[in-house]
Amino acid sequence: MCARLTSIDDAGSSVQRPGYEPEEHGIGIVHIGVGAFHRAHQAVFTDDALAQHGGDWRIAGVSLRSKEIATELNAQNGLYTLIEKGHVNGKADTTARIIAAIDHVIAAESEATLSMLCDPGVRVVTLTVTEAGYGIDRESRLPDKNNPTVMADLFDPANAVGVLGLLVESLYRRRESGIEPYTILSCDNLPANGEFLRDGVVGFSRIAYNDELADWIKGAVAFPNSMVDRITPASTIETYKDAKRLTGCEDKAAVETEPFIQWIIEDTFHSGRPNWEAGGALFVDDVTQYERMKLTMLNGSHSMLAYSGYLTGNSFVRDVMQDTHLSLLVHRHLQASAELLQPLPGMDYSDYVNALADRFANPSIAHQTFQIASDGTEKLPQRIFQPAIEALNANSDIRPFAFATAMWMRFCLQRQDDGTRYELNDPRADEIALALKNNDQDGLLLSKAIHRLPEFVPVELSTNSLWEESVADVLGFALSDGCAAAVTREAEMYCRMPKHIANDQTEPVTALGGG
Ligand code: CS2
Repeated sequence: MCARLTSIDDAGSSVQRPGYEPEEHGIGIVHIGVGAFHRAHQAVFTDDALAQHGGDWRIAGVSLRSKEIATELNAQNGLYTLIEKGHVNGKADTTARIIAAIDHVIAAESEATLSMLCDPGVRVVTLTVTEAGYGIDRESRLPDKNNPTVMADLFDPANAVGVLGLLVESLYRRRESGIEPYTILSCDNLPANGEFLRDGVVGFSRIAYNDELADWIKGAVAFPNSMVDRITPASTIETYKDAKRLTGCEDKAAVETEPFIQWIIEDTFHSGRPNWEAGGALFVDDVTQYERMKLTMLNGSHSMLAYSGYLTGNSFVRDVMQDTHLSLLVHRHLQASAELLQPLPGMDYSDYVNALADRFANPSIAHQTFQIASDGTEKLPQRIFQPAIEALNANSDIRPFAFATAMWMRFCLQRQDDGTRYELNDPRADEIALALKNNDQDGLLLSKAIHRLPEFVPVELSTNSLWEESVADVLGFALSDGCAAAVTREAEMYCRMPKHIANDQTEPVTALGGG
């Protein structure tokens, strides 16, 4: 028994340990945003790369918002337990593994972060800061002038604390000192995440510094696009209890996740990279199609099920998948999104639909619908609006996307049907609350009020009467008859659709008793 995990020898013998000596490897990566997802994803790929190929590729973490994870991980010498919770033949299959890829974490300290970013050994900077964390305006792709951190950093870049400021000031210092730039790899669920971040960084350097620096960054710094995937709920007390049971050690940085893991990356690293292939990463010339598939199918249906699930009293994704009507709507959403995709060599979208449904249903993973429901204004554009526009253009069914949008709007009212209140976690929560004031009884008025939010719903949708009617129809019914009735009606409508019945005669119709 050990009081606290601090060395790789502390964990019990049934636990997988790193296949390398951590102190024999230097730091080559700075990772910004050391949340559960990073610890279950990029750090694991790096652990595999270190074990199989060695090299100086350990990670210095940077936590921009909270000091907590830095305190806990530093107290454990960067070590933590990765708990994988799978399910084989109806039985839980849980494994524990100690990850040693993180060397230490810096918490919200400008100069310490900048000097780490300027270390010549650092050749790659990875980021998981969430969609809302970049401080880049989606429309113009320039630094967001409504973001107080961005504004403060633009005025005083030498003491930067935000993503854009830290990257640009450190690139500036590296250039002045003749140190090669690092490659910047965004790992957030945004379309063309690398290009998006590049535009923000170049825009920031043009405003805060000069054209010369901006043009140099544009030419010399690589920003590969990447697609990341692993369902990772936020850690809870249960995660820490599981870690203790499995390893014998107290571990306040443990994470739990599913067995599935995927990383698809454009291979444009100018100054080397770890052999992430060791953990199964796929390097390709262009991630666009993979990214669209994942954003619209996995993330799009996740958002839909999060709003409609939470509003109908389903706390976890696995509960949603046990509900006949909701799980039908998940399948409808997955299929509707898949139909809009270009063929991808080696990828069978119907297999992907089934694999996603299985992953969502994993009974060992307690993934809260409320967690996924956060930051809707940052998530809906790429997950729901983009495929909705494509469906309109292709004369395909827009209803699944209108339903998801309407349920998000209903969620914005911050109350369940029984009157239970909850907080809206969204960077535009104040604007939304203002728009909905006095507009919360009528589906059409409510929908119109949200459609009027500046730079949000694309004009192709907001000016389309079919879209407007569909959204208002779902919303109006959810308001008058309740969210559960809206879900039931929607699932029954889906079952009656001729195309659907032709494609899949038996299952859903039987599931609803012929409904
Ligand atoms: C989820 C994602 O919270 C969310 O919005 O849709 O975090 C999702 O679990 C991951 O992208 C899976 O790779």
